[in-house]
Amino acid sequence: MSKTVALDIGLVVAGHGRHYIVETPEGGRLICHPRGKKSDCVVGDRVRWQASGDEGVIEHVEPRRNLLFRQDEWKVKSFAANLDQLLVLVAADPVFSESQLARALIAAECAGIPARIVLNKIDLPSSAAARERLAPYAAMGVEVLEVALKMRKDEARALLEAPLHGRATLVLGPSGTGKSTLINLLAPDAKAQVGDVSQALATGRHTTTSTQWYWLSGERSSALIDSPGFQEFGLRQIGAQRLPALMPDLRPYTSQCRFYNCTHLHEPDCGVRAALERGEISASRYRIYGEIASELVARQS
Ligand SMILES: Nc1nc2c(ncn2[C@@H]2O[C@H](COP(=O)(O)OP(=O)(O)O)[C@@H](O)[C@H]2O)c(=O)[nH]1
Ligand SMILES: [Mg+2]
Ligand SMILES: [Zn+2]
Repeated sequence: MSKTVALDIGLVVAGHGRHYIVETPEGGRLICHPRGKKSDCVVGDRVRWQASGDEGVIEHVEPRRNLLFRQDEWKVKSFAANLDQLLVLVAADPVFSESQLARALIAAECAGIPARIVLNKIDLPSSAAARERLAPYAAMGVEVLEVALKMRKDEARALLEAPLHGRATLVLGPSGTGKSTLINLLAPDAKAQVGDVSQALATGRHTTTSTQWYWLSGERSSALIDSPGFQEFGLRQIGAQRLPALMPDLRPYTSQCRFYNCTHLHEPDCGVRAALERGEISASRYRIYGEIASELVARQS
């Protein structure tokens, strides 16, 4: 880092490969490049930068409050940093993967980020089945907000206003669930916010969709962060032993196991499996626990 130059602060609002869009405190946006080979900033980062012609050079990334990421077998993929909450968006149709939902919530719990679920398209008859699949999540204390983002706009806006107010909220969900509909409903100038700079980067040099930060009002205090969909959601950052502590419905029963290092998969006198048999833990949640635990154990051996 250069000697005594006073560096400007900025917020990373989009990233395309090694090109970032940084927003200044005044609200201007410019293209920035990290100094050197490493490109380790993500959307939501506060950075120190200095001008270099029309563009900027990122000299320093401020310490993060949190970072939501997934860790697949071969790569670590960051979603965003400095989040106030995660909103997992699912829909009555297409049918959502409960495993992906559970994984997103576990990653958030691990990163210390509060999470909510939004069920969209409740105008469709299939919403009854979706609601039923979400029952274990509501029972374990995750708030489930039900909306029809496109069919009942005013109702959706009213319901989401308070939970989103004053927060930076990352939206995750499979494609087709209504992420774009949500952004357009709550940030009507979304297109303008992406802006010429970001669009040029996105369509010019890099074709992949990228993470994008949207302010919900001119005051720039509430934001939605739209993230591209994903196929895999690895949780290899988590030790197998720690997994039950990150699942609020399993957690209370682990103290009832006979063995202190019980895996809750096959041991006798297991508190978790006893709770499963009594119906206090849902079969689907226990199945997902087993699925993730076996991935983590495979990693450790
Ligand atoms: N029936 C119904 N369809 C909706 C609703 N909200 C969004 N959709 C539709 O779902 C599809 C996917 O929405 P989109 O916002 O593009 O999803 P994304 O892929 O997550 O960005 C579009 O055809 C929307 O019109 C809703 O409340 N009810
Ligand atoms: Mg979309
Ligand atoms: Zn056990």
